Amino acid sequence: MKKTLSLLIAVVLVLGMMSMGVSANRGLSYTAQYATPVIDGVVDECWTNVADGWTQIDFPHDGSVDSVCSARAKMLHDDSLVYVLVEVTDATVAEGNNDALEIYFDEDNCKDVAYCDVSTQLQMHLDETVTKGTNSIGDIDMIKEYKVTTNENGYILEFSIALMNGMPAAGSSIGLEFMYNDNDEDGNFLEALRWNVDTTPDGGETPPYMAVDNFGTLVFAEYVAPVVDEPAADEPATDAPVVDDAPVAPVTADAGIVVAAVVMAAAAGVVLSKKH
Ligand SMILES: [Ca+2]
Ligand SMILES: [Ca+2]
Ligand SMILES: [Ca+2]
Repeated sequence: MKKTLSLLIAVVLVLGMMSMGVSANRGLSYTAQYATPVIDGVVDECWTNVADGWTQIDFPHDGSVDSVCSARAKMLHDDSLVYVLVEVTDATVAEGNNDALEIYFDEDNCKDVAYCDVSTQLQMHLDETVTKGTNSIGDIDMIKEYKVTTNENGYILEFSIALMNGMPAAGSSIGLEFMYNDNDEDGNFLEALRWNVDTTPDGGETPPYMAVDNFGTLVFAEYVAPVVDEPAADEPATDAPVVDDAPVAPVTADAGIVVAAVVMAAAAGVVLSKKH
């Protein structure tokens, strides 16, 4: 019985290692909450509260870092568009406008080893122009607005996207990938930073401009603005007018959690005192 168990564990371990070898991508996922920012290259209030925060575009395409650049992104969505905010630092302003953030979508999440009919690769250049990749089915008209501002740290890119398939249902996912492409002052390639796909010699995955199989995941949060916690008032105003559709404060739930915490703390206290 013991032998069978250790054999089983060995088999599970080997299978686990094999599956890791098959796919080395980072397994990243980003949930876009519901909000509508103004596309002006300035960080709106709604960008500051997103639950998933910044996601780093920081994986050197060949495993080695050959330039000084960085990129990180946040995403939102509303009823008609997907919104992207990207902060970029780049020590070299490229000749020929070749510094670019790339965004990729696989709208039916087919995870295919090629580009399916709703796959997109768009290059967002720092002069607010947009180009599309050779294999991209989606075209530059998917970008509805695009603004870039500069500050002492680098660039802020803000843009809106209309997906080919329209907006996915709440809770559903599509394929997503990012890249930052860094060129030098003469327009020579320096570095490419990826988000999820591992094209290093160890990972050996197909670059995201050729295949969508190792894209990460973009999840669409429900189509309502997330509740932002307000500081609790000391006393409810007794003379406040009663509004029928006023949002109901989750007092009961909070009270329940407090009660549960007190009960647990008391129980822990009992255990501790018994140990003494
Ligand atoms: Ca803005
Ligand atoms: Ca490199
Ligand atoms: Ca550059």
